[in-house]
Amino acid sequence: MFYELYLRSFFDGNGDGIGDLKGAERKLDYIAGLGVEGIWLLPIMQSPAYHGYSVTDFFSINPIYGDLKDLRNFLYSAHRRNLKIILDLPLNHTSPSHEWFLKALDGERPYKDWYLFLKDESWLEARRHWDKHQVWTNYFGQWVYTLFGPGSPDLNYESPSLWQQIKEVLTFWLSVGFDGFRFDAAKHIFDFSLEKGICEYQHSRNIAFWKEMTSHCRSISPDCTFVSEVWDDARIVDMYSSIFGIGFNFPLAEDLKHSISSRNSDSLVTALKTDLQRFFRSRRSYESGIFLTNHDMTRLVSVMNGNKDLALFAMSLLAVLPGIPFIYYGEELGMEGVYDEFFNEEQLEPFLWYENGYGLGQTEWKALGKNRPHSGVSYENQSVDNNSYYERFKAILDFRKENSWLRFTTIKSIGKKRELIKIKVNGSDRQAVFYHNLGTSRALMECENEPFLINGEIQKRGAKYYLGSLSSAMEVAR
Ligand code: ACG
Repeated sequence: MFYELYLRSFFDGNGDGIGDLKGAERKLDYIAGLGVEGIWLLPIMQSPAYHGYSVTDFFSINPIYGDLKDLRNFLYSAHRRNLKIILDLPLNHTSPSHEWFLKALDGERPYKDWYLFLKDESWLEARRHWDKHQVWTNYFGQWVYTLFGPGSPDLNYESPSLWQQIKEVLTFWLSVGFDGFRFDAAKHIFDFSLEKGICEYQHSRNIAFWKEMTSHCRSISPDCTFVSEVWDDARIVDMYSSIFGIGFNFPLAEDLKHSISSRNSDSLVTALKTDLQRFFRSRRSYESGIFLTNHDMTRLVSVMNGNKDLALFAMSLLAVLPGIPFIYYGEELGMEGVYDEFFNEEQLEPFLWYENGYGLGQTEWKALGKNRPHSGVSYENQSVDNNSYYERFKAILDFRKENSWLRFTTIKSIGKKRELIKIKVNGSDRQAVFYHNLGTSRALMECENEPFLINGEIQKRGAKYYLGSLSSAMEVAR
């Protein structure tokens, strides 16, 4: 399991209200206590943007987060706790304030070759692949390709010298001590066709790029962990993931949330069968990064319209599936936040440590809109209540940690009887059946062995077991 961490909102180590490396270092016991094996650190390089995805210097840390010494201390303390730290690297673009871009605008080489300047007026008609946003921005009279908007001109990987430069970036962060990378926007390296003048993914060229970058990293650090962000359907995710070793399963995340929030067990079974199809076979070339939410998405409890039992049900379903679960910070508290394209960034709110919203380390860079003081959501409040959302969420994580064999299972079957979903899995040395009741009333579990409760409740009547509504259980075959 990995914990996705947005430093700015986590824990403030120097009293300026902004989360930083020193602060996060103090909270490593908290994170390790969740049972995760590592942390995915959202971008920490120099950037004028709060999200950090538009970088002004790939070789230095945003000073609000600390300096290289703080980072080394953080990594050292994490490694002492056996936590791996992977860095989010947005290599598809830079900030328009990056020195490279300013030099490119001045026509200086090689920088001019490192961005894509308009060569044909007809290219201005091009629209982004998945929505109809325009993709060219005019900077002081020069049109430049900007897939993610004017704040992030794309790097142009047609230039071999840029490949070399990026290898130096990778070498640098590995030498500092990172254990690997989350490669941002992996399908976007080549996503504009110069022949046709339209937005078009060039998957084979992207894959060649990533093969070269990952083998470069492995030549320095053979055990690197990589995870690729390819937000697309399973066929495309499949093409990329074997290079990296882990690929995020976006369709699964979306389908699970959709069918659970609408309480549709038929669509849930279909989703599981479709999105986990490759786990019905025993041979795999990569692992699935399984998750429910990330920083680009509405938070789980908000997706479930505030219904925390549904959110925990979703989590306990995720916790039994093959792959590596990724947990977005604050989800363990049941924080709320709706993602919207106008960037109010509710899903990036400060982690609420204290019930009154103030105290040592509490970050305050952003107003608390959704997760207010005295709302009961704070860690302080929930960690002393055995039945709180946090404690129930943590119990699910504990279950996953204790059953780490689930990472490598093969699925034998997925079916349902009324609202009770049954998933049979094979591990290398054991077999189990999971029961998940999405219905509104208890359901009879036709099990042969005594079940283990993952979340919710089980009642025993004579020799029969009944699984409560929105509850999940495991039966290990003897
Ligand atoms: C990453 C980061 C994100 C970051 C950037 C840019 C990239 O996580 O925080 O933005 O550095 C696309 C890209 C992703 C990107 C997201 C935000 N995420 O592919 O790399 O946008 C469709 C498209 C996807 C698209 C997705 C969401 O296919 O490509 O992701 O929509 O918009 C089914 C389909 C699937 C479809 C979904 C959803 O599942 O199979 O294809 O996905 O439905 O419809 C950050 C900031 C930005 C800033 C930028 C520079 O957040 O504000 O502008 O940095």
